[in-house]
Parts: sequence; C-alpha cells; structure tokens
Amino acid sequence: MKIAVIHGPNLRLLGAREPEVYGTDTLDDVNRKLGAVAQELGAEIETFQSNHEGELLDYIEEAAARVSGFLINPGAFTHTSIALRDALVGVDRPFVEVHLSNTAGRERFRRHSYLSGVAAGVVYGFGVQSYLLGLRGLLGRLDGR
Ligand code: CA2
Repeated sequence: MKIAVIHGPNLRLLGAREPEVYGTDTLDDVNRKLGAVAQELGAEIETFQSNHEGELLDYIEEAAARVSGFLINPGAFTHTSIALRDALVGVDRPFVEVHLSNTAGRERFRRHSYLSGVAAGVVYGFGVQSYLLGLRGLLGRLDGR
C-alpha cells in the first residue's frame, strides 16, 4: 500500500529556523522517519513539497491514481485554501491532516482549518511525532483496523 506525504508551503525550512516552534528535524529527517514507519507496517510512501497551491492541487490529482491515501501538512494553506479541501475531497482517498505545532494554542487565525472537517483524522502539537502518529492512524484506517 502506498501513501503520498505532502508538505505545504515553507516546510522545506524545517530544522533551519524557529526550532522552538517546529523542532530541529529537517524535512529529509521527517521523510526518513516516515519511511521507516511505513516499512515497519508493510507500506511505502512517496513525498512531495511545494510552496505553490496549484502545484499541490495538480500533485493530489495525479498521485491519487497510485496511492491509497494522503498524509498532509498543508502549512499555512490549512487556514486559507478551499481549493485544497476540494482537491482532497475530489480524489476520494482518505487523508490525515498533521501539524508540528499545537495550532489551537497559537494565533487565532491558526485555529480554523478548511481541511479538518473532511479529514479521516487530525494530529497536531507533537512535532515530528504528529506525522508518525498520523501515518499509523491512516494505515490503520485503510487496513480496516
Ligand atoms: O505546525 C504546523 O505544522 C503548521 O502547519 C506549520 C505552518 C503554519 O502556517 C501552520 O499554521 C502550522 C508553517 C510552516 C512553516 O514552516 C517553517 C518551518 C521552519 C521554519 C520556518 C517555517
């Protein structure tokens, strides 16, 4: 079973800035850790990062043909993008939304997500563990567990 992991805008800066908010792992570290969890659970991942909303939409559309679900940290598009929500609903694959930080405890504008209401689940506030827990949850859901 293959899962597409999507990192939204600015997440390529991970590990380089604001470590007190986002931790010290780089995006490559996160992807490596996700690959190890996927392997442990008999699955595989492919990863994609973009700073461009349209590229994320195009990727979701074309990846949907080969993956069973999506794990996505939509970055700031979480709070702005109806188009991203529509794309994820449109491909009819379960997705899990993850965030490194506890978005509920930050600025008011981060409290609303356009995606949460249509996600299979949401994990936030645990740093890189949010991704790893989210992947476990998604694979469990797809296995019918
Ligand atoms: O906590 C998260 O994972 C966020 O999705 C991160 C987004 C933010 O806009 C969301 O509200 C919550 C920001 C991603 C920016 O990534 C950076 C990483 C390191 C240094 C600077 C930015």
